[in-house]
Amino acid sequence: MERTLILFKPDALQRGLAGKILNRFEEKGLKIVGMKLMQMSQELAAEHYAAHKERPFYAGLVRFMTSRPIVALALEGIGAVAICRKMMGKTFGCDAEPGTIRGDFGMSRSYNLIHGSDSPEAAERELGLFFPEGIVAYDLDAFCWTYDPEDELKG
Ligand code: D4T
Repeated sequence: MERTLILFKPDALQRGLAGKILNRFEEKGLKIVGMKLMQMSQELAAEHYAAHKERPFYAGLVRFMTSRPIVALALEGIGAVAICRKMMGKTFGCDAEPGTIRGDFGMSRSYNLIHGSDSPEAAERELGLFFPEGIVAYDLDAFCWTYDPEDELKG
């Protein structure tokens, strides 16, 4: 099993899309192991986007991400990182394919609704930033029908 960090950005909540976006991940079969509504601090935004510090869009990105509340989500599933990235679509809504979250709900190059970790290593780092208390471990009974217990859930 793999875990990933998803953020519903301020535009997703302001546009009333949080429920719809969450529904896509649930329907796909991903397990929610952490979920919180929060206001991102300057410090957390700076740490989360440290890799973009020198980019021209950095200041606007931090302003945007700290402007209104976000939802932080920890999701679990086999190959969760890559699956969620695929479901999100390309970075900008205007380029993203229909059928993806950004492709179906977004138009903007700055307000792109959602963040998802781009590698298992990034996921581990980001989950530590947003869920320092850890995730919620529990059995999701549906996994026995989401995956083949004789094969995929073995070991
Ligand atoms: P995130 O990190 O939010 O999941 O988005 P991506 O992984 O798809 O895209 P990214 O890291 O390249 O960009 C991070 C974040 O910055 C915003 N952005 C990006 C922007 O406002 N202007 C730009 O030109 C770029 C490249 C959008 C996502």
